Amino acid sequence: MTKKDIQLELYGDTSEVAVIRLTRPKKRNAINDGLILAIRDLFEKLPKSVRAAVIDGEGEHFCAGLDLSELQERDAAQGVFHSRMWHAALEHVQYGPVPVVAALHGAVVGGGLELASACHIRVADETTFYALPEGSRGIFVGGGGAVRIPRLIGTARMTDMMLTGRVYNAQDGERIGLAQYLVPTGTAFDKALELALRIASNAPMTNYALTHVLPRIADQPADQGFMTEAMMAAIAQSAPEAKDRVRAFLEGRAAKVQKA
Ligand code: 1HE
Repeated sequence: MTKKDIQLELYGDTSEVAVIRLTRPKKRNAINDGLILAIRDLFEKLPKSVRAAVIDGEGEHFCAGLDLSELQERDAAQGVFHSRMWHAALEHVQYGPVPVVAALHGAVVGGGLELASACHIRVADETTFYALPEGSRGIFVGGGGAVRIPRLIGTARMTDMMLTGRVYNAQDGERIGLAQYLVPTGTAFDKALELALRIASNAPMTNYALTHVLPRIADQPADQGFMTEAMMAAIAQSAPEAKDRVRAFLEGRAAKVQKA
């Protein structure tokens, strides 16, 4: 990793959106140890103004996954630590301070799909394709994909992708749940930024509830989930900002929900 391999830029009137861009296009944004640690560090130390983030990849591909040139040199114990390093980094993405939108295009493969899966929203353009070539490389996912990807598309589909090398194109990827948005070629970043600016205008406690509490509720047995929901609802609605926002609607000062 060199300093040139990742970039942070701030967008919005109050620098409320962080854009984190993988800038290693010559290697298709393949992630080596330095780069995964840099992702962790950036999410750990986001500027205080930031309320939402976008992850993007420079060049024709979002991310080609693990930098395979580093793979040969690891023994079993080092392999465990390496995987745990990815887990720690992507934990900072999923359970960091702000919601994260991935802007996908071209290859979203292997560790690239694991990175995208740690984000809260995925926007894909028409050039996007998804694969888990680990199966054919004689290895296994190691960046949290075994946990996160089945939650998006189901265990059966992930098993198929790894056993058969199946590649999903952009349309099918959106259909099965790998991305929530499918947009024309070249517009994924613009759409992701638009969504991030919108997300940044939400009450921070609502965003926190959605990124930190909702996934945990989803993993709880229903009885416990209902109780966690009730507690989160009470905390969110008691925040002064929530009261202001509800009053604004009742007084006709806030936007109505528009028909889609
Ligand atoms: C790489 C990597 C990489 C490209 N590690 N160097 N991921 C994979 O198995 C995917 C491997 N990559 C590909 O299948 C293709 O490169 C792409 C479909 C992503 C792009 O194809 P293309 O034709 O645009 O590029 P290219 O000519 O294949 O690659 C350009 C350069 O990037 C070339 O190096 P060069 O020195 O010859 O120019 C490639 O070697 C290099 N490159 N991808 C290292 N991945 C936490 S565990 C996660 C486990 C995994 O992620 S395994 C899956 C790894």
